Amino acid sequence: MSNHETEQDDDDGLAVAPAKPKLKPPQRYRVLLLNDDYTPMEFVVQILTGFFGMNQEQATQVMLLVHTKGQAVCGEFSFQIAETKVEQVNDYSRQHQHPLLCTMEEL
Ligand code: TYC
Repeated sequence: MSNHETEQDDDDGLAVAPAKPKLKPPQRYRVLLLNDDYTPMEFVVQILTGFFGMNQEQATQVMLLVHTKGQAVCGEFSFQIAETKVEQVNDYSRQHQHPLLCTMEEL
């Protein structure tokens, strides 16, 4: 009896190509705060602690970076999280009559 007849062979002669990885990691986005002349520094610090989970020291540093450089990064997120943060921060600022602007950009 030949080897061909005795060994198990379940592939019916079909060659199967190895699976190709199809998923790219999702695009990430930077969320930025922009400087303006009117929003109180304390309010910006409150935004950074409340919406971006920073402690008082980190929040103060980022606020001062925005104040001196014009803008700074608050964090990197997936599209949906970034979009939600931007909307929540801008809504909250408007509710408190501050012109503070939050934006996002692709990494
Ligand atoms: N420039 C503002 C002021 O002097 C403070 C400020 C900081 C405003 C950061 C916006 O994103 C901002 N009161």
